[in-house]
Amino acid sequence: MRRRHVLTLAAAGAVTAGCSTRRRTPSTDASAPSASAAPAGLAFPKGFAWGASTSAYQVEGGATADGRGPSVWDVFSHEAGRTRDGGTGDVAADHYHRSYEDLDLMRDLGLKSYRFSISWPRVLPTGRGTVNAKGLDFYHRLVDGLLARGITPLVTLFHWDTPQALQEAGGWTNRDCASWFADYASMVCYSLGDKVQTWLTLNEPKTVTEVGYTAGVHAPGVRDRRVANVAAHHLLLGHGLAVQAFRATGRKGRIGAALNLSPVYPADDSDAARKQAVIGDAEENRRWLDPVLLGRYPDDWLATQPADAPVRAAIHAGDLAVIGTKSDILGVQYYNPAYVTATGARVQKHPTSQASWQQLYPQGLYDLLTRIRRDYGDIPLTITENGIPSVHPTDDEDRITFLRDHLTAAHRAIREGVRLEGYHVWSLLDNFEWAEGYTQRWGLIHVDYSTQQRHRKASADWYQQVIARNGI
Ligand code: IFM
Repeated sequence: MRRRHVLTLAAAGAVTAGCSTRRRTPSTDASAPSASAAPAGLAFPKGFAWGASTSAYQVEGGATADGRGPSVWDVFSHEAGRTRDGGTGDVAADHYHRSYEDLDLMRDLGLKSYRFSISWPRVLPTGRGTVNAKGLDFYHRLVDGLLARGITPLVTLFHWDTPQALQEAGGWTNRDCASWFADYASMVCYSLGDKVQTWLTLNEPKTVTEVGYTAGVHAPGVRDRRVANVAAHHLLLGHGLAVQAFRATGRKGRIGAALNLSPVYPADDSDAARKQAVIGDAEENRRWLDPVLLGRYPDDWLATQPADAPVRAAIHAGDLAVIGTKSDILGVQYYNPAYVTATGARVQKHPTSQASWQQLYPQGLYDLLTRIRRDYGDIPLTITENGIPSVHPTDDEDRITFLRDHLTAAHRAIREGVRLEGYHVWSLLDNFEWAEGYTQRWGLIHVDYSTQQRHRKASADWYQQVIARNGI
């Protein structure tokens, strides 16, 4: 299987050599520049899922439309001082009312895959109980619209918008939240399951844990590392229960988690820095990958939890078997590496994007993908997020450079046998960037928030050509 993958790549590579970013159609005629006159192109495997991502709260708006209930983000973003510009997701990119326009934009880009999330409180306004049929219909129409345009839906079940009613019952610190999530997953997967082939359970549980429950900078604004680790365990338990609930629906398809992962490097050559990098790796990567893919927490991560840490009591017998229920796919989100000093401090080694946390290091994507295969086996992977914010409204050459460099790294990993089946740019549209409000623009498509007009950026034109050529 892997061999065939590599052979396809080699064959495809021969016909796309010599493409440049500004040409509109692949050059296959005899007068096309030869490989010696232009850098060789990199062709991706046949059927590669070129995509783009969004999430419900960041683009939909329609916060109270058609019976949607509030989420933790509705409450949090309305509190003074929580977002940089006072922004909320009330309107965002108004995708709830403009999905047909956005579907046409996706079709024009040539997208093969669209990764979006379901708003839990739109379909279950209080998180459980009665289904809001109008909310669920929106996703049926969206999926139908995608399929009609030849775009495959890739659906995330949880992208941070916990229903506020469940937060009032403890949210993810309440073990029951894992079961509420599985019930919701079961309902959605059954309802849309004749049209959707691939599901993602949780988006970035690490960010929820670290930014939502430890730093308190995201909803629900909790600042307690011990509580955060309990919430993290319940999120993972929710993932495992949702995988089981999906299988119990009898619907065909695949399911897995979408994890943000960062290769962790020692900041210098000292043994102490190397040791600290291993500890950092446990926190950044293995405490998420090991439970989901191996059904256990890493010993060295568990050893960092004191005997009286609440997470120890939160882990019940049998939980890890549930969490480790076989996944069919892993969503990989890569934005940045981490560098750790001999004292365990994090340092910056590369320039950042406008997002100060995002060191730019494309090689990290190659390191990450090949490491997952080496340590966790041959599970199919899809990149569910990768991108940068750009300060240039539409002439975003910096984004083109970023995408090209990361795709080159991904291609190298594929050549070496990694089963990478897709790539989703974060993001399709400019959108609500959580605590940063509307101060960062991550989209391929510019959104004028005063008129809701959409304009393609240079990166969208470039990506369209990449998709058309199936390569860079
Ligand atoms: O906008 C976020 C997204 O919701 C989750 N991953 C990172 C993106 C950029 O910060």
